[in-house]
Amino acid sequence: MNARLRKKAERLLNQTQDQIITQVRRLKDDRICIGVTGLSRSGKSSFIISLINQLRQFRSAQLSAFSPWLQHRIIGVQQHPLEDRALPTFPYLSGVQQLSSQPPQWPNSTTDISGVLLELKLRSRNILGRNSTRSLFIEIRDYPGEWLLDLPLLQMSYYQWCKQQQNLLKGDLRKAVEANPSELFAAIDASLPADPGVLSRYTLAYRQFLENCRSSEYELALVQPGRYLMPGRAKDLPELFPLQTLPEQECLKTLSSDSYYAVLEHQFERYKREVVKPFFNEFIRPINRQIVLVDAVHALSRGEAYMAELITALEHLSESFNYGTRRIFGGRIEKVLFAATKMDQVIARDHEQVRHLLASMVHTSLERASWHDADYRVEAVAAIRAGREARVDDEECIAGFNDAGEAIGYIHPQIPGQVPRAEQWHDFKGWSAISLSPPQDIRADQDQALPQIRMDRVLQELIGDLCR
Ligand SMILES: Nc1nc2c(ncn2[C@@H]2O[C@H](COP(=O)(O)OP(=O)(O)OP(=O)(O)O)[C@@H](O)[C@H]2O)c(=O)[nH]1
Ligand SMILES: [Mg+2]
Repeated sequence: MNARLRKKAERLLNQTQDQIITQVRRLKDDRICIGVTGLSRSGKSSFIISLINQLRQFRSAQLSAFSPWLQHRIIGVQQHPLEDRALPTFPYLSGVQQLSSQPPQWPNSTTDISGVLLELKLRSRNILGRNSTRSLFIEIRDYPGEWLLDLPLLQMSYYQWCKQQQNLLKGDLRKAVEANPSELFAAIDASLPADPGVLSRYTLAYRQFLENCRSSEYELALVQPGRYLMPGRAKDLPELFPLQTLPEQECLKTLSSDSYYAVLEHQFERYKREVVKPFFNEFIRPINRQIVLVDAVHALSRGEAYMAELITALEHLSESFNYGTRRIFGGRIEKVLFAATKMDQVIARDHEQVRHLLASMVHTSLERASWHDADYRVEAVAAIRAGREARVDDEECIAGFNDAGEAIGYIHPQIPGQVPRAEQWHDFKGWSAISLSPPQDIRADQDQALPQIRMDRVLQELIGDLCR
């Protein structure tokens, strides 16, 4: 056997051994894959940093709802790379350093994939009742939020996607966005032979329009294909845009293979096969437990149309996950926790309301999880507490620092316990949720846990039962 073949065989053997060890650990409940899910800017990377930090700094952390912490059974935590050696390690240390720099910075928006394997070492008792130790291995992966919205494409045909985009492009939210290409695309006769120059130009126009949709002015949620915004390492992305004048469905088969419709349909299927499916296989399929992060308060402050779009995006998304009791091979999500993020920006009296608001936003997903016998919960958390509650003239308000580092305080409208009805939206007109800069007193060099709200409950829900 020549050296190259021998190396390949060894690599394959190592991979297979790794896979077998992983499956055995899963069988013994010693290993779990947590899917940290959330649309762009929902707070995934900050959440992962805080979760690792709370476990690493368990001595100074306040985790009274997390049973092994309460029972003094945590020995320590170590970070290992995941077996997939091509996957970069999650940038935990640089995240903490950014948070503790002067002025403090939030972690950068994620542009590529990363992952980490945490080993949580616990004091335990063996079957004979003797003291022993055991390790729980926790897989976590991070990725750009934009990629998530590609998942619903897997269940769609190009025709269905065009229909969906037709409604979106003509809807009120996108009518206002610059360079809306709806009319440009509508002028294409789908049955004519595709001109490569037009395909390239219109793809560029669509990409530019998607970027406008994601700009801070609009921040629209349902933006596909996600890789057009955040390509990661993907090169040579298919040229793709949604036709707006579609032939009758019965005529599709009669179209020639070089027609606009057939060429774009082919590109759509290629995008699914070469980009979305590998992401699903690597990042979504292995998930056993999931936390879905939603910035519900921000959605409330953006108004009715924005909220409606976010709810639709979350509904589409939930159809992409495989809920149900766990299977050894072929993964099922047995537990899902929906969490409203950034609760430090809301006074404590309203936290319960935010939890109810989120439950009403994701009720279809809750029903899905329940139907498939998955366990589900709704929480309201802050991964990193930047705002503090204060009292001014007998009114509760939030105090913190703005992006420029200036001390600020604000009062927010009372948060409703469900998605407002049409006539209730005027209560939130003119209000915009203020984003705070991270707390000023984080020190990376001191063994101090990051300040947070209810991360202990999240830990208990996600792994408490596995920490025997
Ligand atoms: N006040 C407060 N703000 C937070 C918290 N977590 C995140 N944020 C804010 O939300 C922004 C986005 O957080 P990220 O953790 O980068 O979100 P993400 O989901 O990883 O975003 P992408 O990587 O772009 O998909 C941050 O830059 C902060 O402004 C929190 O616990 N409290
Ligand atoms: Mg991120």
